[in-house]
Amino acid sequence: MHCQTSYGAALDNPDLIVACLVGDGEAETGPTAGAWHINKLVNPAKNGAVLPILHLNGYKISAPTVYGRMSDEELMALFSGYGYRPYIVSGENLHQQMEDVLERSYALITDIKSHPEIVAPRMPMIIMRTLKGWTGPKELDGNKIEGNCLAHQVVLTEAKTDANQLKMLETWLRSYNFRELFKKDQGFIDPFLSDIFPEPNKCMGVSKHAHGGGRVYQPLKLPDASQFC
Ligand SMILES: Cc1ncc(C[n+]2csc(CCOP(=O)(O)OP(=O)(O)O)c2C)c(N)n1
Repeated sequence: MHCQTSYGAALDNPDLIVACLVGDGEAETGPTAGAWHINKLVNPAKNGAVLPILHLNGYKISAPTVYGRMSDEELMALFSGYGYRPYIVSGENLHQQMEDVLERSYALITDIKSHPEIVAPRMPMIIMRTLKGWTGPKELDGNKIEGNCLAHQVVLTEAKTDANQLKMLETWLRSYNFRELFKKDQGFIDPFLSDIFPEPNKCMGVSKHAHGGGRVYQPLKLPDASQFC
């Protein structure tokens, strides 16, 4: 989701925290690069909060990203300058680090929202470093795939006709151990997984904030145009 869309949802919904995952390629396009500054328009007491998560994998469609060429120190300085409290997640144990930083960010947002007297509070944002195409094929025909822009979108384009690519695709998909997720014979998701599914009205595709349609949109109040004819 774009930062600007997330701020749009948060401005109207004081109780909402919008976690917004932004690719580093997308983040350097003009509107999204500008949207970091919407934090200056947010009143923590009256509006919701946005928790931007910059997914820094270093590459966009066909080239390195600007953020990918910046050091941790430069990124911290940039996003602090934008008015955030940046946290960097990188290296080993990414899942655990991410869990910890999400907890810390949630606590910070809750604390800031309960102290409306604080002027220009620094809301958290997360910079998450991973390889692009992380866990996918490492190399194809001598070209580096994981950790490179060649991991963008469809990687094994010839899997339909090339036996080697088909094998790589199979190895890649099996690496997710999806058999562990299903109950044998029943073809159904194991309870250990279904237990952590969000309740239906909390699913992303159902949330009115993510997929509003007629539940959210209201017609603009416009003057009758005929009076200007
Ligand atoms: C609104 C919009 N603007 C531009 C694009 C074109 N576009 C497709 S992928 C991409 C960048 C992808 O890089 P990144 O955001 O780093 O995501 P990654 O695939 O590396 O996770 C862009 C700008 C788009 N799909 N949608």
